[in-house]
Amino acid sequence: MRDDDEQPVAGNGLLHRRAFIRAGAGAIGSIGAAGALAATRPEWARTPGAAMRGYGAPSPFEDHVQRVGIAAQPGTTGSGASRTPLEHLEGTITPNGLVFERHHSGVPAIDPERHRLKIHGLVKRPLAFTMADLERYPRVTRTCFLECSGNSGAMAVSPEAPQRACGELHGLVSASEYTGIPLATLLDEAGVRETAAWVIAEGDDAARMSRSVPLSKAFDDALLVLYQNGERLRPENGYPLRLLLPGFEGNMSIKWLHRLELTAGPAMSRDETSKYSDLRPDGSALLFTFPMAVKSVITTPSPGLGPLDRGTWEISGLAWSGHGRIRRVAVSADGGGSWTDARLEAPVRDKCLTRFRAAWRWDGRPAVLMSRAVDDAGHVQPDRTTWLDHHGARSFYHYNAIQSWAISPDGTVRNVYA
Ligand SMILES: Nc1nc2c(c(=O)[nH]1)N[C@H]1C(S)=C(S)[C@@H](COP(=O)(O)O)O[C@H]1N2
Ligand SMILES: [Mo]
Repeated sequence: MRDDDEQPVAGNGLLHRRAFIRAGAGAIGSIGAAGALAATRPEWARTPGAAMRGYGAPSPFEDHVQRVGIAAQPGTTGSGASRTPLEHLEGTITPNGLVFERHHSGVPAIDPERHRLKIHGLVKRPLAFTMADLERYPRVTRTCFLECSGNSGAMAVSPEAPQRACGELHGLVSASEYTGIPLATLLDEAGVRETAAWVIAEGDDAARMSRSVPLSKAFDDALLVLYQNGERLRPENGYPLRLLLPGFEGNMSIKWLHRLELTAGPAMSRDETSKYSDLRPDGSALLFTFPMAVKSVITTPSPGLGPLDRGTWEISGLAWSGHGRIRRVAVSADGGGSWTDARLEAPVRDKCLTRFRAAWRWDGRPAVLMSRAVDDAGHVQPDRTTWLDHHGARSFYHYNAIQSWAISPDGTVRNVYA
């Protein structure tokens, strides 16, 4: 341990990690008066505990960890979203019960026995598969993020920084281990005709959501998903079959998938024209924006967790990019005046959430925490002004600007535009 380990490496107290380990051990955990071993056993250790159960659930003491911002748009048949409470989670995999949901007409109750997947259009052999048929194909597992392109959109359109928990602002993103059949396998079996350039994927929900997927993506890493985090897809995430397009905007990963049509051109469906297309400053709209841009957010500390105490902390957050792997995340505690590299936790996966960590000592003075991610394609997360200059005031989708959390002397954490 060198003496200079505890000297800040950047303005406002960002520390060497070695210093954090030492300070952390000294701060808490010593057996003092309050922590002395109790003379009598606590009640849970005096009698045998509960019995086994068929399907587990979190501790009742963790009841406060719920999906947040659950809202269906009034006057619709179940169009709305729920968000992942990012500030309450660790690591990078989202538990299935907390994966955000986005539905355009509620969650259909699909009977797998009666469900079919059809492949037709510009193919040599139109095919229809039962779920039992699909059981027979070789599977692959892929860990990646899924983000709604509307995620964080409140920051694009609100003149004042909205005061909500981290997950309510940024929780339309999750990461899972998905298992299924490469789409290429079934396309090869159907025999794609030379004139085909697109696949139209359609869901079997009442919204009949459909999106056009370029054939290059369909043959690259598109997956027909059966399992999420080891178990069958949950109904809200597309049971019994969904499409997954790693790195692309979440909307294109069609849930409750029942039809794939090979075509020469895109369908120009509702959800790729009037919705999910990006307005530019001059009022024109970009036709398609498929990959999600490089982005990061600090989840600890953040609004939604209690006020902060002075002392040594681990800043922790998530970074991701639809273009590839995260190469670097820099963090600042003085509103972007100075930056230091955060530690990226292995494995740093392609198109997946990556956890970053940095040691910080808060001395009680006002501070502004920020994180800035860079991906291996060289994309750098922009600040909010740069994002707005590029996208214009009426843009909403694909907001990826640097998030700033201001810490007041009383320890309150607030969303600010800095
Ligand atoms: N059939 C169908 N697929 C759909 C949707 C839908 O409403 N219907 N919503 C899309 C949107 S906008 C997103 S962001 C993702 C959300 O996936 P999740 O609910 O598993 O998080 O599913 C996409 N696939
Ligand atoms: Mo979405």
